[in-house]
Amino acid sequence: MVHFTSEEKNAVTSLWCKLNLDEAGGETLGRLLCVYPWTQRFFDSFGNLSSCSAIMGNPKVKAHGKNVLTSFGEAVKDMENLKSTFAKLSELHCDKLHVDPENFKLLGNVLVIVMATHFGKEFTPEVQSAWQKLVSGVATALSHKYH
Ligand code: HNI
Repeated sequence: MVHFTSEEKNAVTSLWCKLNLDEAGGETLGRLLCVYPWTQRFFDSFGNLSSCSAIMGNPKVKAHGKNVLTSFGEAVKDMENLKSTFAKLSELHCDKLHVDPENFKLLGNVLVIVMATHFGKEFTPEVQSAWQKLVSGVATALSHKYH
């Protein structure tokens, strides 16, 4: 179980509420697919993923990225209960989607990079460390039901 101080919670929520999920979602999933191309194998129904620019412009990547970040928002709302929040999604990613849980860590780190590019100097080392804690907590929670 991950615990967050009130400073850490503030660091996370203050930036989250300024994030445009539409934009940041597509950017996060798009960068994942571009930087770690083997993650594309889960998205073969998404159409053209033949280059980074094709990926970044792909409307299905944008739409699904928004979905993923919207779901990530549940973590931001209730940071102390990540396991129960993501129990169902963990089952889905394991049993139905067969997503290797290593990919949750990659996505979390890509999200941190997207935050850094969006917020620049505002993304201080303290803010980053609160975010790293949250993304690794989410990755652990999503891996929890794997067997
Ligand atoms: Ni993920 C579907 C949330 C990481 C591959 N994923 C979903 C859905 C949500 C979701 C919500 C829609 C569920 C439904 O239809 O009921 N995914 C999340 C979250 C994270 C995450 C919160 C991490 C923070 N998913 C990943 C990663 C991969 C991934 C890292 C693969 C690299 N997810 C999928 C695939 C689907 C999916 C594949 C089904 C997509 C589709 O529409 O076919």
